[in-house]
Formats: sequence, structure tokens, C-alpha cells
Amino acid sequence: MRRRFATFTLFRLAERRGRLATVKSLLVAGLLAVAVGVRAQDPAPAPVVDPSWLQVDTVTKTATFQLVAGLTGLNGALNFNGFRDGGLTLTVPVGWTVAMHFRNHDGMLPHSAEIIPDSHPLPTGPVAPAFPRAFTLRLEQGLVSEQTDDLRFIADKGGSYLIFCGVPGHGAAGMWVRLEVSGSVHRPSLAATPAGKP
Ligand SMILES: [Cu+2]
Repeated sequence: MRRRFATFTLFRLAERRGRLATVKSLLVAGLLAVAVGVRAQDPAPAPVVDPSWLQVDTVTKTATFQLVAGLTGLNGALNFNGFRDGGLTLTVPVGWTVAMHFRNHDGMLPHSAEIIPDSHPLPTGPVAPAFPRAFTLRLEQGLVSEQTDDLRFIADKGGSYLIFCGVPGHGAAGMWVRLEVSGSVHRPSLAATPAGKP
């Protein structure tokens, strides 16, 4: 009887040790998950669309868009409104006028913007714009910090386009977002979209 009790106690001890080991490995797994989670969030949280970036005038059929180069530090500031690689899409109905107020918020690098056809591979510098006058001044050299320029064009051809920085290397490094000119929408909109190659 005593012996059976002793065996039972040993068994319980072993069981407790096993449980402790399980707790320990769960703790390690948890810490690892936290570490991986932190690394997955690095370097910055997902950018957010500010609705004030887009103003819609249904009378004049004009979409006015505040386009900010280097709004955040994302991608070494090679971003528009904090988005890179097509992560932001401005959609306008065919035939609307698009007015873009460009501002360079990057304190370091010059930037520019032009509307180009959705193309792969991405150009390494300025190309002919997809619409007349759909480009900022100094397309290749870029506008310096806090310089502004307005571009205005009629989106008279449906399709997928890129809003692209023409400073050599910037667009190809991810400094572009999307413009969709759609025959099936009646109102302009602005939304976060999956980032990726064009
Ligand atoms: Cu740029």
C-alpha cells in the first residue's frame, strides 16, 4: 500500500514537472509570437486614408485631390500621402476634371508627380503623361521641400493609371499610387488598396 502510494506520488511529481515544462514552453512560444508580431509591425503601422484629401464637386464634375509627396517617413519618404506601391487608389468617373494640389512634404528629397499608364516594368524616370498637362513642374528634378504645384486635366479615357514620381529612381522604388478612371462609377472615391507591382 505504502509502495503504491510512493509510486503514485512520484507519478504526480513527474506529471507536475511535465506540466511545468508545458507552461514553460507555452511561455517561450508566447514570447516568440510577441517578438514576431512586433517585427511584423515594423517599421510603421498601416497608413490611414484621410477623407479630407478628396473634395468632390458634382456640379462642375471636379475631383480635387491633395497629393502629398513624402507625407510620412514610410519607404524613406518615397511615398504619396503615406502610401507606396499602389497602396492608395483614387477613382474618378470618366469625363470628370481632376485637380491635384501637389505638395512636397519631404524635408530631404525633391519629388514630382505625373499620371502615367499602368505599366510594367515601372519607368526609371519621366515618361509622356497619360493625359495632357497631367504632370507637375520640374518633373525630372523634382520640387524641393514644401514647394507646391497644381495639375489639372480631364480624365477622358477610362483605364488604370499610376500617379508616379518622375524623379529618377523614385517611382521604381515604390513612389506611386493608383488612379482609376472608371465608366461604371458616378462619384469619385479614395481608398486603400493592396500594395504590389503594377
Ligand atoms: Cu520622388
